[in-house]
Amino acid sequence: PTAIHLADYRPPNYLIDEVHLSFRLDPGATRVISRIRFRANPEGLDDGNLILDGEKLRLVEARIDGSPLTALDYLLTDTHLTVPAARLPGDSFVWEAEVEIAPRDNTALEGLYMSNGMYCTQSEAEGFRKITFYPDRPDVMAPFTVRIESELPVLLSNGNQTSQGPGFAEWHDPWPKPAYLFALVAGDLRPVSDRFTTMDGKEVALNIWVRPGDEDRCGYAMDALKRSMTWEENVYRRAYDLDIFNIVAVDDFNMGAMENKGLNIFNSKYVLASPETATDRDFDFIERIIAHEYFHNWTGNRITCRDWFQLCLKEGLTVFRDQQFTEDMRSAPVKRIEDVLQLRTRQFREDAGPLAHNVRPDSYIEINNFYTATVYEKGAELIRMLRLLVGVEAYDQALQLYFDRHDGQACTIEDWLAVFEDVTARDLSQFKRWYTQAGTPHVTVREHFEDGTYRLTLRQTVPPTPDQPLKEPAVIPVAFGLLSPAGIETHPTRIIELVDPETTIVIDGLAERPVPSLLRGFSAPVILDHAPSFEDRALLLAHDTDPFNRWEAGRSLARETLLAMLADGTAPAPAFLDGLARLAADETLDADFRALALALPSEDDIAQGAVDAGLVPDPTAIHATRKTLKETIGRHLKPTLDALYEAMDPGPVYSPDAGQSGKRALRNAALGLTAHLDAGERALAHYEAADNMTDQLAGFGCLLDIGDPDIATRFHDQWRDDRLVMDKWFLLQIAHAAPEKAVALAETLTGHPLFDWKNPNRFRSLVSGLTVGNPAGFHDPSGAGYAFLADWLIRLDRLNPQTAARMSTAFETWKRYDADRQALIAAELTRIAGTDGLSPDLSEMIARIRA
Ligand code: HT7
Ligand code: ZN
Repeated sequence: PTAIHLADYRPPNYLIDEVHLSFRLDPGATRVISRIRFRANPEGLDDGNLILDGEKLRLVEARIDGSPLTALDYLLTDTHLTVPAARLPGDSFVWEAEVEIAPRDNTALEGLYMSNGMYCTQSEAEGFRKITFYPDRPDVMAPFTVRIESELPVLLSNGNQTSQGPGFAEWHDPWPKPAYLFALVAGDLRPVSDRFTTMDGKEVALNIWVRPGDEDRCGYAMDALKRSMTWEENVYRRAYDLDIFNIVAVDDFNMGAMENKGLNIFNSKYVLASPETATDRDFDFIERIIAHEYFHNWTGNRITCRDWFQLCLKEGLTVFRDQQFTEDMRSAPVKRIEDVLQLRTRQFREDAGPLAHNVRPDSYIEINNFYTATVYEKGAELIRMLRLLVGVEAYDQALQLYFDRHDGQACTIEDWLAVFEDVTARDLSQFKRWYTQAGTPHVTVREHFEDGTYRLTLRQTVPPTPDQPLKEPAVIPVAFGLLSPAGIETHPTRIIELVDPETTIVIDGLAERPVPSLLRGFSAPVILDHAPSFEDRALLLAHDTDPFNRWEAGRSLARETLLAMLADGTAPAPAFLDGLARLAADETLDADFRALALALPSEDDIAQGAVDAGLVPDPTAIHATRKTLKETIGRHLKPTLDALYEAMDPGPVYSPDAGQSGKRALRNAALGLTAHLDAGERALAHYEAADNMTDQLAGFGCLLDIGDPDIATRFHDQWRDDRLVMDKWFLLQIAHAAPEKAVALAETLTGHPLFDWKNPNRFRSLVSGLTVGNPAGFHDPSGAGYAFLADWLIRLDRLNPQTAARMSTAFETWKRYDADRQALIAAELTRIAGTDGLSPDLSEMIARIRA
């Protein structure tokens, strides 16, 4: 497969005025009849050929303006059908085709496929070409009319329903859209329904469609949908634009959810929730993903991307908007900390390794491999920085201009930045480097204080990344304030814009050396190379007015403590443990914030911390050291933690709201840190008393850690019929296994009757239980973890290349490790790369990881 380059973008030769599709559904032989009105694009190439994408389609017949085509009229390959200009009747014509496809045999879950007897589509990014011949590129937008014929009771597509009868339904979507937003669903589904009146008085029918029996698990998703609709009207002044909004939950799905126009399709784990079966975290995800897909209606659907290089245009912006929504619905500081944790864990890791790429990539082989933390999460950070740089009001004006100017268009990052330039008259060409340079900038801090004058020098550098050895300085907004040594804020937050390689600011008239609080709220996605003294960090932890930096100070003390323990067994400083105890007991702080402050860096974070400190991380030692620190904290803080465990009872009636879930998080953190001290007695009582999955899983995890011999079976026997809960059972057991037993357990569980490796949720639970949940097990010195992953990637790739390729990122950090582990991983990468018939998806990932 060859790479596609942004620089080679050419407008399409033909645009589309309208599309009619007719489906006769059949598991092994679905007929798709298309009728498409094409019109020449004045900006297209001179050759005037009609180029249609099409894969795995059996062409039954094709016509142009009613005349059947013969094989001499077109060129058909595995991927395209081309009608030369000479065979076309003129600038405008009607293309008709009948094709046959087999949804039953579609295991890749892209295009039209089946899940539990239900028909379902996934068109983004390039799945529509597996449904019919079409210019499957986002800059071709058209209104769609769809007829579905099937005996199944529920037949859904995009837009509004225009007619329905026995065995058929018709839908019309008046809003021009690219093919990647097309969707069709047919099945024996049950609705959970509600209504919403938009700010312009439009009545919208809301439905969540689920398998019979799942109806009572949709309440939270529906509530989240209505709150998303209201929030977007209030904050962005955008309303919904069809008479009906449908959401469908499907069990077999490659990702989280999909924003198809008027017909969002969701992985059922992001819709279905009840207190007994879903954790607070699951509820949180549901709210977030419902909002995210809904917000795509404006940022993605009404205004879409010109090409897939511009993916961050819709994804970065929509992630930023869903982050804003959650900040408004829940605690903003807690949300910010969680987002930064995610960014550092997933995106910084990506940016520091062989898979580093620009937020707007320059080239790709398989676009599915670019739905990454960099495009999504770093993309969102760029919007956050823009808003900080131009101010809230200018941001709002720019967004309104963006919606007005580009509604109905397929746009680029240049269009996006232009609205900000037009509103603010500011030149954003340097800011644009954030989109075109990969890698996480480092900002090195130097301080000097003399005679009442404080000098702060910030130097920015970006390490080289694949194919980008040299980097230019970007615009980095650094929010900072100053505290006095007594912990009083003497200088409130202001923003320094770093535009040069080095910037110095001078503040005079100070009575004492100040303590700086830098990068407040994590104002830019950078790594701050700054080593404040233990005392300064303790002061920030206790007194900073910026909650993010309070948490950050505690976090960096924990990281440093762990690294010192790892290096030479240095015991944790009592001052660190006392500071933690004070923070945990500080009732002026929200419970969820305190729970976050008590959470130790993950093993992967510690490994990265070791790399940053110039060391080679040893996953086995990291696991043991983290466990020791956890136990030390538990012993040292026992009275505080016991008191918290008693005090943080959230009350008798479960609610997933931030207040209650914060209490549960803190209570369960207290449980987790102390469970080993009474041989699991409290954990067992907690598990048995739990009336919700958050508490039950917290107890389950502790009991697994302690090695309770019966708990896995008890949990299994209680939940064996619940597919979403059983995903947790697979994952947690492996994640909590002793590292030396983890691979063997994972192998055993692949033989469990409920291990359905063709279901992406189940596959991910089991495999990432090892690769993400149990790094010391995955990196077992024997190499068994690597072989296990490689075997399963090779196996899954034949069925579902997209999911196999995503899971291969477990190898992306391989260059961090010692020579023996590197050699073992290299051998597995070579084995995968040498496998016959490897998909372009997985082979691109393996080639990039190996490079
Ligand atoms: N825009 C969607 C991304 C997506 C996807 C979703 C499900 C299956 C395959 C997919 N490929 C791309 C989801 C989103 O970002 O909202
Ligand atoms: Zn999205």
